[in-house]
Amino acid sequence: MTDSDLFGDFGNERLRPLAPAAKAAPPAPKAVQGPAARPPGTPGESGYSASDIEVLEGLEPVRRRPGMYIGGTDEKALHHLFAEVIDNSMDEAVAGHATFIEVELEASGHLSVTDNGRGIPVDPHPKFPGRSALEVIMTTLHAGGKFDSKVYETSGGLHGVGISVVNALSDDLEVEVARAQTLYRQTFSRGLATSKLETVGRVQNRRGTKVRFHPDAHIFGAGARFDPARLFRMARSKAYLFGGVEIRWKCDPALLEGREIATEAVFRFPGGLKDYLARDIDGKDLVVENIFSGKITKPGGHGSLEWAIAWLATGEDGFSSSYCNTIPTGDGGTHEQGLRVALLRGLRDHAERIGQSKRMANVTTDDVMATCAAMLSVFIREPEFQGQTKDKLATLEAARIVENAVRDGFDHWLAGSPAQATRLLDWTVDRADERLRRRLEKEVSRKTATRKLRLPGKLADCSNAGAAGSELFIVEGDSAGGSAKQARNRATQAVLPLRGKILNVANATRDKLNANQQLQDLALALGCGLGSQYRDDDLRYDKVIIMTDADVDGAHIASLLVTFFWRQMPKLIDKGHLYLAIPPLYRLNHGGKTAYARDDAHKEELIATVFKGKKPDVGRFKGLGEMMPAQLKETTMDPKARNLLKVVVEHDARDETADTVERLMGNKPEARFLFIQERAAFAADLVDI
Ligand code: 28F
Repeated sequence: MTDSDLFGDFGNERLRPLAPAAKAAPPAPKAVQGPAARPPGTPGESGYSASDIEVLEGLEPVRRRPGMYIGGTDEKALHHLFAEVIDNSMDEAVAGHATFIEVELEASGHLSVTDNGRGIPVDPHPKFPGRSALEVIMTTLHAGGKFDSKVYETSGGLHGVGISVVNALSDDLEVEVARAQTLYRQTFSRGLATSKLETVGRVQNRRGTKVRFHPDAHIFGAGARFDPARLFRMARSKAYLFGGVEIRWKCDPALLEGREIATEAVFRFPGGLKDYLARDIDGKDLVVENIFSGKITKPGGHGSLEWAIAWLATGEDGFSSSYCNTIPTGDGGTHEQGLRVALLRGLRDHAERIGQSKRMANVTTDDVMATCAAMLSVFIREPEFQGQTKDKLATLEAARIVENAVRDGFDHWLAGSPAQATRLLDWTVDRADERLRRRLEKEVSRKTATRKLRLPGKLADCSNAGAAGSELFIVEGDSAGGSAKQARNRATQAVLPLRGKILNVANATRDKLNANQQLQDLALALGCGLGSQYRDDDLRYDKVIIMTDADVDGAHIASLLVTFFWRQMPKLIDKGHLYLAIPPLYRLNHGGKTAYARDDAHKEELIATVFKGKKPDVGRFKGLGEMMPAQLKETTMDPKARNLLKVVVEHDARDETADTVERLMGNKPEARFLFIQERAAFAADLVDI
C-alpha cells in the first residue's frame, strides 16, 4: 500500500480533482455494448443512435461520494453542475449543430440551459427495453458514445457523460427534447425518473435540448445558491471561446439585489479571444500597442485554435488563460507549452535576422512570458488530460499544432512591424537581465542575510542556502513546534512556531500590524517584505506551508494567516508559494494495517476501502503536538508521502475573493452573519447534530 493510499486520492499539492478519481471510482462496471447492426428506424442526422451508447451502471456512487465527480460539494462544485450542462450544448454548437444557447436562472434557484441542437436521441434503447436513449443517458453513469471520431468531433463534455451526474445531484430535473418536429419531456429527481418519456406534441420551429434543474439541498446544503455573477461570467466566457454561438443570459431580478450584472444579456463575440483579452487588459499600458492574435479553423473543428497575446508594461505579472474545447485548462499543459516555445523561438529568429542574436543568449520562456497576458483556445478530438484534476492538457499533438500555428503568425507579426518587434525584443532581454540580477542578489543576500539578518529566535531555519527546494512550516504553539522540528528534514525544512492567535489584519491598522510580534517575526523569516515592498525574489523559501491542528482552532488560525498573506503578500499566493498542510484527524489500526484519515468522511472511506468494512481501532489526534514526530513526518511533512493543498486564486476570481475575505474577516459582523446564514447548511453537514 503506498502512502497516497493512506490518504485516498487527494491530488498531491492540488485542490480536489474534478474528474472521477480512478482509485476511488465505483467498482468496475459492466460495459454493455449495443448490437453491431443498427436497429431499424433509428433517427439522427449523423446516423447516430442509441445502439452506439456504451452503458455503465447506475448513479448511486455519485450521490454517495459527490466529491469524486464534481470535486466537492462547495460553491465551486455547485457551479460545476452548470459547466457540465452548458458544455453539452457547446459540444452541439462547436460540432455545428446549434447556433444559440439560452441560460436562465429563476428566483426558485432552478437553472435552465437550452440549445437548438439536434436534441438528445429519444429512440428506444435496444439493450434496455422500455427505456429511451434519453432516459439511459440521464440515469446511467458514463453513458456516453463510443470514442468513435464520427460521433465526437471535438466534444468537451462527452455528450451526456456529465449530464447524468447533474441529474444525480439535482432534486428536481426536467429535460425537454425537440426532435423531428416533436417535443418530448421527462422529469427526474436525484437521478431517478419521476415520469415516463412523454410526447408533449408537435412543434414546428423548435429543435434541441433543454435541461432545467435544481441542485439537491441534501448534497449542497439548504443554503446553497447559484451565484448569478459567476454564472454570467461562465456563460460569457463560452461565447468568447466560440464565435459561432450566441448565448442568451436571463436572471430573475430578485436574485440580483443591486449586483452589478444585467438581468438579460446577449453574448456573441465574433472577435473571439482578441475581444476577450482586450476586455481583460482594458486600458493597461502595453509594451507593444496592439494585441498579437490569430485563429486557425479546420473542417470539423479538430485542430482548430485561437490565441490573443499582449505584453503588459505595468510591472504586473502576466497570466495565461487556456482552454480545450471551451473547457478551462487552469493548469495549462501541452498547448500552452507550444505557445511559449513558439514565442521564444520566434523572438530568437527575429533577433538573428537583425543581427542581435547574442542578446537572446540568456532569454528563457519565463522571460518571454513574465509580463505576457495570453489567451489560448484549442479544439482537439478526444483530448487527454493530465492526472485526475482534468485541468491540464496532456495531448502531445497539441504542442506541435500550437507551436506551428503561433510561430507562423508571430514571424509575420514581427516582420510586419519592425519597431514593435525591437521594443518587444528589448523588453524581453531586460526581463532576462533583471531575472539574472535578482538571482545573483538572492544568492548573495541569502548567504549574507542568513548571517546578518536578525532572524526571529523562534525560527528553526533549514541549512539549505537557496530558496529553491526550501520550505517553511508555520505551526501553532511550541508543542507542535517541537514535534515539527524533530520530524523535519533539517536541510530543506524550516519551522516557525507562532504562539496563540494571529492578528486579524483584515481590520487592523498598519501600526497594529507593525506592532504585532508574531507577524513581524513571520515577515522577517520570509525575508520578502510586506505590501508594496514585497519582492518575490527575496522570499527565503519556495514553499510556505501553514500547518495548524486539524481542529476548529487550527482552521481559525489558518484563515487568519491566509488573510495576512492575501492582504500583505498577494503575490506570494499568485506565485504559488502558499500551501496548507493536511494533518490527519484519526489514526486507524486493524490487522497490522495503519491508515490516517483527514476527516470523518475520509475515515468512513478508508474503513470501506483499506479495511474492507472491518471496524479498526480509531485514535483521534488532539493536535500536532500529540503526534509522534515519525507519524507527523510520514503523514504530513515528508514530500514523498504528504498531501498539500495549494492556495490558488483564479485570475478571474480576484474580486470575488477580495469580497469574500472582507465579508468573512472584515469588521462588519452583519455581512459575516449573512454569509454564514447563506451557507448554514454546509456547517450543518460539518457539526455532529
Ligand atoms: C442543455 C444541455 O445536453 N445537448 C445535447 C445532444 C445531441 C446528441 C447527443 C446531446 C448518445 C450518447 C452520444 C443527437 N443526434 N444540452 C444538451 N445535445 N447528445 S446532449 O447524442 C448523445 C449520444 O452520447 C446527438 C445525433 N447525434 C448526437
